[in-house]
Amino acid sequence: MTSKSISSWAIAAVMALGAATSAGAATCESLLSFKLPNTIVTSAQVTTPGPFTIPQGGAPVNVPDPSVLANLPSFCRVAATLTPTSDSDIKVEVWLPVSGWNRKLQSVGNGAWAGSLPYPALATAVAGGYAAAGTDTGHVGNSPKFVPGHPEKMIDYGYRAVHEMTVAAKAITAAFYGAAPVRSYWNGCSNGGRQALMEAWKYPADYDGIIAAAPVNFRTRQMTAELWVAHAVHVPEAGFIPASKYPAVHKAAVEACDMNDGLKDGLIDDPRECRFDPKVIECKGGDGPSCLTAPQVEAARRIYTPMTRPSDKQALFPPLMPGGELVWGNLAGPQAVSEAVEFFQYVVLNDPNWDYKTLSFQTAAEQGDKAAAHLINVTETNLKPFFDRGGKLLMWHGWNDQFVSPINSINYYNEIRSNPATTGKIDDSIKLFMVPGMDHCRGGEGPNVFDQMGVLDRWVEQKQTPARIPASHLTNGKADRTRPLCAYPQVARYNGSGSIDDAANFTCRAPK
Ligand SMILES: [Ca+2]
Repeated sequence: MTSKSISSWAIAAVMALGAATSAGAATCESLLSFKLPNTIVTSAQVTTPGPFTIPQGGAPVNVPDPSVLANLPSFCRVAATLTPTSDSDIKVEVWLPVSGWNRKLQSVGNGAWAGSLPYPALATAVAGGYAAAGTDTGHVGNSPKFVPGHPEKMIDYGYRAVHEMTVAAKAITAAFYGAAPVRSYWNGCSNGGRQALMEAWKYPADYDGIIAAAPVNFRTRQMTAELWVAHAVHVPEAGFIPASKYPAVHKAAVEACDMNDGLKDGLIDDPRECRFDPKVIECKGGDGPSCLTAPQVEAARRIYTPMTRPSDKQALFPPLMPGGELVWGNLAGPQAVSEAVEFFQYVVLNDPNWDYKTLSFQTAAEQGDKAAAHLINVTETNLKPFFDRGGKLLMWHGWNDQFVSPINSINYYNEIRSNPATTGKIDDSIKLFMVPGMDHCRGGEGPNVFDQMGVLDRWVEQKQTPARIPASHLTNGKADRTRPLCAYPQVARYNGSGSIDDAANFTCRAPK
């Protein structure tokens, strides 16, 4: 059965249920017998309030603050398996608050190669009063080892699983409450940001509001660019920079560029303006903990340089920015990052023994694109069908992101904005917030905690187009600095008096 026919069936089912259950909702347990095509509900149980324990073998890719699992309200926990093709095995969970439902659905995304249920994000959503939905995207394990011989599973991972999950989650939510969700939102970062943009593009009717954070929408190039960083520090090996030197590189970068934005606050507001050359900390005598050897200087320079094709010097993907040095270990550590190595091993070359050090940047990007761009990339810039429905697209990206170049988000945002199909009426449909000093998806030296779902909800429901978002930096759970995040291309500028740690003393304005 095609996706389209499943969608149509589900909508009909929701309408029928809506009519049939106008007097009330279904019990949680009765959802065990809920029928949808290619869907089996495998469990449906009301949880007791309190901590949630992640099932054995179900560790999610990104485990943020585990305290989100510590104290959950009672919810109806529904698990289902979706099989849109005979090779599909898509695990889905829908968490439905027993009381206090805000009448909305929040679907949450996956990191990297997915392969597990995003339990912490489900927990955060259900604690916020949302019906919440998540999926493993159709395979087990955060790796593309499942890809060879399973083209349908790759499609499930690429885009089909989240759509099928959305259809099922809306129907199950409607059955439980006797009313369909009044709004549906997508919330995802990194690969979840890619899923977000995939939904906006391929399935524009699925969501009313979408958060696409630090998206790996240009996924094939992202995988290749991650190996650009690995090559920088391992080819040749003399360039390897031990983590013990990261603070020295970071200190030098901040010293070089902190004042570019006019305020000495330890943050580089817009690193595109930063002309930091790591040669300034080249070791004068022998090697030492706070200086770089000549090969390490070259390695650092290469990390800040776009992935480039050797023959014609064409830039194929933007680089990491000065400011993110403290978290370089993710891509520039002792081992190349497995998600990128395995992309070439299992998706591009079908050679599990392939050595990433043999990669040639003359051909790698093209090879990656050819193998998988049609499956996992979102580079379409015409999102008119989503915007015409009133859909709101909230993008954000940390400037210190150690995985995904923040420039990629700016590029894609600008391309969407300048698509002729939507030019002129797009200002209230898409917003991008660049976050100074923020790492990949969470954390960092800059204020990086903000109410993104509240911002999206007020935009969709109350037409409050976001222009300025209050953000906090937390130390041990307490805010020690607040700043506004400003809708790109605006930046937060100090008013000239009062604490530089208080958002009240900053104004969003155009950069000089
Ligand atoms: Ca500064």
